[in-house]
Amino acid sequence: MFMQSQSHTRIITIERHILEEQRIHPEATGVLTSLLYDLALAGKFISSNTTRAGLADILGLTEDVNIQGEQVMKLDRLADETIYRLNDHTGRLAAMASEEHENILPIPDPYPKGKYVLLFDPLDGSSNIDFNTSIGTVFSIYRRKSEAGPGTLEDCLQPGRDLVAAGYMLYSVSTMLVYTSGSGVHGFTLDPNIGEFLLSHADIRIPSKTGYYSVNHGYDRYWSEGVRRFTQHLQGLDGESSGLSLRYIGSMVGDFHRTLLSGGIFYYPADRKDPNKPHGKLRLLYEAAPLAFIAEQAGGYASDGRQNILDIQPESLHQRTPLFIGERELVEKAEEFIRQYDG
Ligand code: AFP
Repeated sequence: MFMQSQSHTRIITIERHILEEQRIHPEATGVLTSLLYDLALAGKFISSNTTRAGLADILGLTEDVNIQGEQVMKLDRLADETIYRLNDHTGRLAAMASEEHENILPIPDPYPKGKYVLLFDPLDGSSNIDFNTSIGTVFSIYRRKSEAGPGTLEDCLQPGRDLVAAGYMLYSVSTMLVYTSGSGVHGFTLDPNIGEFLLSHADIRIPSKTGYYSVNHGYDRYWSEGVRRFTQHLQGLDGESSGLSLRYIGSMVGDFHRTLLSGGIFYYPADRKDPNKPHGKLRLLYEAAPLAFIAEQAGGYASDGRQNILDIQPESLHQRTPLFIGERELVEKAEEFIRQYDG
């Protein structure tokens, strides 16, 4: 018999954790567990490349322009292909959709089609790559709606409320994977020596009454009256609060991760700077909905300023939305200001 050592019983790998989560659901077949583990593997692969980004000849822009009209960087493509290739043949997915592609990504024949669909933003915050700043991958998993055969666009256009699991990988000082499958939010840190994600942040809850506010102040001249006054409230300029400090990376996963751990609020409001994008910059399906699910599972809240992000029925794959996310009280305050001043 092995002696039960205190230190070893505290080491929980991501595989052990997702298997233990699976046991909470006796009806589970193990497919979701395997899918989450495949995503963790993709995260390790992407992480190993992002940490070598300054060394390898993979920095710089490709000549392509993605569906959002942004230039695609090489690491984006690598992350995109990694996630697709690690998941196209497993039989767990009916279809995928990536922020980098206009249409859904079918599962190629002859591979079997599964019961889930996977949506992902392969490398969020990629304009930060050249500056060695945090970047991340965001993923969402839904149960397919169609009965069988190849997955459809409708399988991917589901409201965040129907998410089965969501999470992100953050490539920063260390690499972290944070996910929820509907029973709390759990964070794992990659141990680069053994190549495994270890549980480092069990059952994360967004703290209240602390934290920072996080927004791109460079655009405040384009904001609505409600958003402007809400921001002044956060700064304590209306005399109703003592004022919060500001933090803004410009990489949503990094800004959200800090908000999740420290409290406060991150927002990317609608603005008037680009008349073609009156709904803000962030994508509902690839960015806002998965983080909203995580925030709610951590006791927080996410809104587009008027309604719960999780209740929005998406109409197209690349739909954009304003996003206010973090401590419930602060997000509700934003809604209050928007109701009062923006009609
Ligand atoms: P990139 O992937 O093009 O860097 O965009 C990142 C992002 O979608 C999100 O991660 C940030 O929160 C947001 O854009 C930052 O946008 P601004 O540069 O307009 O503040």
